[in-house]
Amino acid sequence: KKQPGRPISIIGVPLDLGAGRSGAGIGPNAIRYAGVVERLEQLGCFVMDEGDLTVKGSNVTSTKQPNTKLKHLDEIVKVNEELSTKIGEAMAAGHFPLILGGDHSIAIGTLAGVRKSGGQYGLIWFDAHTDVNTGETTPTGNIHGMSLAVALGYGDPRLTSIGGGTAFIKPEHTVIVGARSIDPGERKFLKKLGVRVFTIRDVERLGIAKVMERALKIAARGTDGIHLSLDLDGLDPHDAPGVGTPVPGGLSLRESLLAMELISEAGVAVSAEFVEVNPTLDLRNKTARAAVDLIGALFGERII
Ligand code: Z70
Ligand code: MN
Ligand code: MN
Ligand code: MN
Repeated sequence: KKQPGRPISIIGVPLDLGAGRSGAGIGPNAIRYAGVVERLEQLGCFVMDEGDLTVKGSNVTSTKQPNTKLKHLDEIVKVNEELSTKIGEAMAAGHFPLILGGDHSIAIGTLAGVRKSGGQYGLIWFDAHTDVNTGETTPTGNIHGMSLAVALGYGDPRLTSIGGGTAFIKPEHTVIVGARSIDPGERKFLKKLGVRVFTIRDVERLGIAKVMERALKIAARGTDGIHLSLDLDGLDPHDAPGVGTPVPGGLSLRESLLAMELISEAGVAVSAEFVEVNPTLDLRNKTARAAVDLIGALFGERII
């Protein structure tokens, strides 16, 4: 099936410093090995693989930072600043940025870049976690647990100022899908800002089709389009075992594929990222292959 649409710019971000363990840094290549470019080309998409950003250091090689509230802040700021520039350029050229992670702290740079295009965008955050900690509430110091807060304008000024620091994503156009592990400080934050969270319980009660219908209304109504930030740990560890923080009781690959098809059919996505693939914890690249299946569905692949 042909999906004309914009040219797709693939940008890999081999970063794991925002996570609590090493391995997510080789996620981008694992997704390439699983055939992402070929898959998109089969769908008739024009794909430009722009390669990986340069990341200095990783959780393997860097000394541990046990007592800092924001671990590896300097390098994470640098990578995300560069990423925001890349995304801004891709969108200005009329491309669809497809970002391959990398830990979820890269959403800071992605969304800063998306905002540079000047529009007001909605956000679908697909995740077992809600990633709205700040330096004050974080139980771990891991910046991948703070990226959604930063995208909404909250957190360390060195993070919120990335990409110019203007026109943050609005809470009323933000929706989280698949959550099942939320810290006490995050719960308060979400309530205060009024961010809509469809937990795994909502998925169980309403079904993923209804959840996505509502999610799309929140993110797409009155906006210039939506960004999809998909953390593979939103899926159940059975279908996506290669993630740093697996949480049981997640979305099946089946449900997640339908979610991608519904976003695809709505025709509202302007950018997307697939993060937290950790090949060192995976089984025969299963999680990267799931990511490629989801990317295929997002760009128009259908069973029949
Ligand atoms: C926890 C924290 C997190 C991803 C783990 C976990 C956050 N709330 N995010 N894995 N992708 O450390 O803030
Ligand atoms: Mn996440
Ligand atoms: Mn997560
Ligand atoms: Mn609005």
